[in-house]
Amino acid sequence: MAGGQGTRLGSTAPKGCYDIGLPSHKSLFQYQAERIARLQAVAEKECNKAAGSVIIPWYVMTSGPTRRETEDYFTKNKFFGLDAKNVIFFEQGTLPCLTTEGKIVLDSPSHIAVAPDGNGGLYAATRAPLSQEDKSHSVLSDLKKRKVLYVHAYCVDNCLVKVADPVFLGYCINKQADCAAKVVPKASPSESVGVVARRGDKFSVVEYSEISQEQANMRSDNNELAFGAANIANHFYTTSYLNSVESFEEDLAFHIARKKIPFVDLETGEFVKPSKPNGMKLEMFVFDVFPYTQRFAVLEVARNEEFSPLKNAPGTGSDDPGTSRRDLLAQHRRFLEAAGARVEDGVQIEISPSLSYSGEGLELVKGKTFTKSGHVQSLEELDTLL
Ligand code: UD2
Repeated sequence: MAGGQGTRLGSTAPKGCYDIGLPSHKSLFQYQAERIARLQAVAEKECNKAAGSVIIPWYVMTSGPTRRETEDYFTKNKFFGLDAKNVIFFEQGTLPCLTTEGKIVLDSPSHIAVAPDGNGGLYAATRAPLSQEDKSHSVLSDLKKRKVLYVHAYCVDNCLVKVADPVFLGYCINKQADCAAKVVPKASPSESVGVVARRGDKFSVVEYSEISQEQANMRSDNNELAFGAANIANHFYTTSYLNSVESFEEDLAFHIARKKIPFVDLETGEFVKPSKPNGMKLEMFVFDVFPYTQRFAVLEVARNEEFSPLKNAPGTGSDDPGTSRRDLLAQHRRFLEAAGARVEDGVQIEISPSLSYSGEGLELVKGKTFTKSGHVQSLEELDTLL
């Protein structure tokens, strides 16, 4: 899910292109591409398959404002070593912007003001034609053609995301789930994350913008947050469940976000950029399909291993490029220490996903002490940091 416009981040480029300032200066997209490549190689090795025979197709959802720049970025970077035919771009839809009275806003005398339809636009977008030439070719038809049974969907801005995580997929397949959410313990009542909750007998996620203060602060007998399973925009679906969404999509509600919406004043013909929220943007949320099945699974994971979202501009102090960089490098230090190495204080080693997806394959560092910082793509390069 890479259609968000990163307004809070203060960057005009698509978020996946963002450089969080690692020694390698790799972007979020590059990390995700290299994790896919590494996982393909690990799967081939585990299953004794020929090199290049395991393919994890990557479907990148963009929105109008992020589409062109995202595709150009991948082309310019030669898809980071992935085969371009296994990286499929698709575009979410838009919804009209409304005034606070619910009237449609015009941003020119002849054009309705629209905005991306939220990450819940994913479902309709998976049915939309992928190209003008072949109207029948969609994400869903592509999944069918490739005989893909399970899909992992994630938020582009999480530098720790385990793309196509075999542990998560295996857990959900084992539970025979139709869909699932990865969660971490919520950090505080006010953290800007949705929480897994039952609405009546239905499973759902209640977004931070829609939970009441009282519910957010509620605690269980053990004094933990009653609503403490924080949604990290990291989901599992069976392809068949994705295909079923169309049958109940009409029931899905829009969520309202009160925003500043530029408009044309029809009296004066003047284009107005409001200084405070003057209207409503409608959005669909990706997790709104969970209540339509009882076969919903939840997997709690460790925050420091799996969740460090990039939401805010540099220097904010939380969910910003600095915390993303800090958390990724801390994880790589843990990879080396778990493999039996010692890393001197102050030494920062960045381990390319091409060397290790989740800390595996580092046995040779056992007993070694690393004294120099750097970014490594291979075990040989690691030895230069001793
Ligand atoms: C999202 C989750 C929230 C929590 C938080 C964690 C939803 C609805 N909310 O909140 O529960 O997990 O992330 O960081 O998922 N996106 C699109 N198209 C859109 C809007 C968003 O693709 O029209 C993508 C966006 O690029 C990002 C993801 O969806 O990858 C989440 O969007 P966000 O960062 O605006 O969501 P946030 O942080 O409000």
